[in-house]
Amino acid sequence: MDLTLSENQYNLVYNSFSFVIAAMGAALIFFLLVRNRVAPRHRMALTLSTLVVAIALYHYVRIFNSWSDAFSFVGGEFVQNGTPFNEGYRYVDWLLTVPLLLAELVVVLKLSKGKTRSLLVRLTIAATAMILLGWPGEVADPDSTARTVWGVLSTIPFLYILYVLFVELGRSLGRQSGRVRTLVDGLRYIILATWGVYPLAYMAPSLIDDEATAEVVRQVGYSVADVLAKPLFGLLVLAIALAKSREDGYVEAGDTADGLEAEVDRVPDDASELADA
Ligand code: RET
Repeated sequence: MDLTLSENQYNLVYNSFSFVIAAMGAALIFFLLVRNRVAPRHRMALTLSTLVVAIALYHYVRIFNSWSDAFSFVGGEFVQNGTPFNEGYRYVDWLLTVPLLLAELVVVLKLSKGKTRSLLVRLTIAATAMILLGWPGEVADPDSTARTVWGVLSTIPFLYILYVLFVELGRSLGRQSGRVRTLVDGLRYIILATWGVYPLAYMAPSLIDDEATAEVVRQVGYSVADVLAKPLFGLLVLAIALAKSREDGYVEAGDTADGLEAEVDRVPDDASELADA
C-alpha cells in the first residue's frame, strides 16, 4: 500500500515523534535528578520509571528515523518510497515498558512480599499476552477480519489487567494512608483514560475511510498516549513515593532547607515535653 500524505499530515506525525523524544529525554533527566528526594526503600519505583522513559527515548529515535526514511517529498506531497515504516519498534517498546509500568505501581505500594509477587507475575503475563496478540492485527489489512479478531483477543488480557487494578488492588489499599490512597486512585484512572487510547488508535484504520487520515490519527494517538502513560504516570508514581518517604520521616541528606525545617518543627514538641516534665 503506497500511502501519500500532504505536507501537513506528514509533519504532524513527524513533529509528534519529535515531541515524544523531547518529553522522554526530559523525563529521563528529571527522574535521575530527583532520585535522592525519595527514601531509599521507595527508589525501586523511580528506577523503573527511569528505565521506562529511557527505553521509550531509544525507540522513538528509531521510530522517528524510520518515518523519515519511509517517505520522499515528490511534487509537494510525501509519498511512501518503498522503505517500510517499522511499526515493530512500538510493539517491542510496549513489550518492555508495559510490564515495567505495572511493576512501578505495584512496587511503590509496598504490599506484602507474597501479594507483590503474585500481582507482578499475573500482570506481566497479561501485559505480554495483550501486546503479542495485538501485533498480528496491527500489521494485518485495515479491513480484514484478522485485525478485528486479534484486536478482540488482545482485549481479553487488557480487561483482566483492569480487573486486577480496580478490583483486586482496591482491596489491598486499606493499609495505605489517605493521601497515598487518593494518589493511587488518581493513578488508576490515568491508566484507564490513557491506556484506553491505544485500542482506539488501533481501530483508526478500520473506522476512518481515508487511509492518510487514519494513519495520522493512529500515529499521533499512540504518541500522545505514550507521553501520558510513561512520563506523566512516572510523575504520579514519584508523588506517591515522595508522600510515602515523608510519612516515613525521610529527609534528604544535605538538603539543608528541608532539614532545617524538620528540625525547627521538632523544637516546640521538645520544649513542651520539657515544660511538662
Ligand atoms: C492493542 C491491540 C488492540 C486491543 C488492545 C490493545 C491495547 C494496547 C495497550 C497498550 C498500552 C501501552 C502502554 C505503553 C506505554 O508504555 C495492543 C493496541 C486492548 C493497552 C501503556
